[in-house]
Amino acid sequence: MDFARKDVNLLESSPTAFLKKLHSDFICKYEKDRDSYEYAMSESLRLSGIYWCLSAMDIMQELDRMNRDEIVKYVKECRREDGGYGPAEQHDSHLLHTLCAVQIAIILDRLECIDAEGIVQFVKNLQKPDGSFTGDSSNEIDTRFTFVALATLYLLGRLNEIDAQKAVEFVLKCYNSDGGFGTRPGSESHSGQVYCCVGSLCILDRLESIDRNKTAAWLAQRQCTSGGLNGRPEKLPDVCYSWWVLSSLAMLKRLHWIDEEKMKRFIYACQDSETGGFADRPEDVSDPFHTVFGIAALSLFSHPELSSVDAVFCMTKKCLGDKSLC
Ligand code: GRG
Ligand code: ZN
Repeated sequence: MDFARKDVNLLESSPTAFLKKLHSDFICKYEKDRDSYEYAMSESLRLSGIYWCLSAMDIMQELDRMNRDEIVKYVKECRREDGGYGPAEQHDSHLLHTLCAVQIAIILDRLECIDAEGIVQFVKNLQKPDGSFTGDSSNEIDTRFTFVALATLYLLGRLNEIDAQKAVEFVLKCYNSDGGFGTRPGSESHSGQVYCCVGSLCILDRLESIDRNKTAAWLAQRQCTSGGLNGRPEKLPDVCYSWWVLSSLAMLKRLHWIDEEKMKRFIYACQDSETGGFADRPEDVSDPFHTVFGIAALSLFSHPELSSVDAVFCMTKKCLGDKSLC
């Protein structure tokens, strides 16, 4: 049991620089090796996985190594009758994968290949009278779904289709006195939900509704002695929070509240110098999820080998064009 462990120790042997070539090869292997154990394992996450891989490659300026036509064909196969997209061919539609379908189409500059009208209807039908959203036909409410719904509609230029004022009211009900946000009214603050709620308010241009200093202070307190960020107090740091926390601070224009040098040292230490990719923390196994968020976090610090990422959408500003918000 390591319940007493609240931080990690960075080893002398951990990487101290960005290993771009290894990460590009790591992502290519995921895309090409269709029959691999990892590929079969991640069916319930596949469309999201494709977005993580594509966005990582776009930020690294390596998108040309990906097979655009094949990916677009696969996205089309994930479309369901209700207008939403599932994670894989035989799966039911879900809001999370529907946003990924839109993000993939934008990254590949093939927006005409997705059914925007069907998506708008699918998303609209998931809004509840109190302004909240469910992710699918189950009745689970979560501020993640609010963000994903708003992001999807914003990227399609169709925010006018839902009740934005009610959506803001619901998000503000999830705002806690510590400055953070939770999944639902009264739930504990968590960095992932802070990203979703700050992102929602940013999309709706309502960030002035919260105490930005208080929220930024809660976010800045996520930095541990190792330099890594945790999701909530008393928890271990994880490289994906480098994205959820830093992007939120960037939206709040307070990225400088984090110690950048210590942060970068932690992110570099989460790279696997043999296989490529990033793990949640040093010495763990790398995966595409932690890889895109590690790379995107480095981009927020203007790493010279990376394209600038948009803090709301985790996609390059270049692919978003005039849709880029932050
Ligand atoms: C990236 C554009 C874009 C969209 C994604 C789904 C979503 C929108 C955001 C999810 C935000 C979120 C809730 C992230 C947290 C993920 C995570 C590592 C959860 C782990 O929670 P615990 O409780 O771990 O298992 P801790 O670290 O608290 O111990
Ligand atoms: Zn993580």
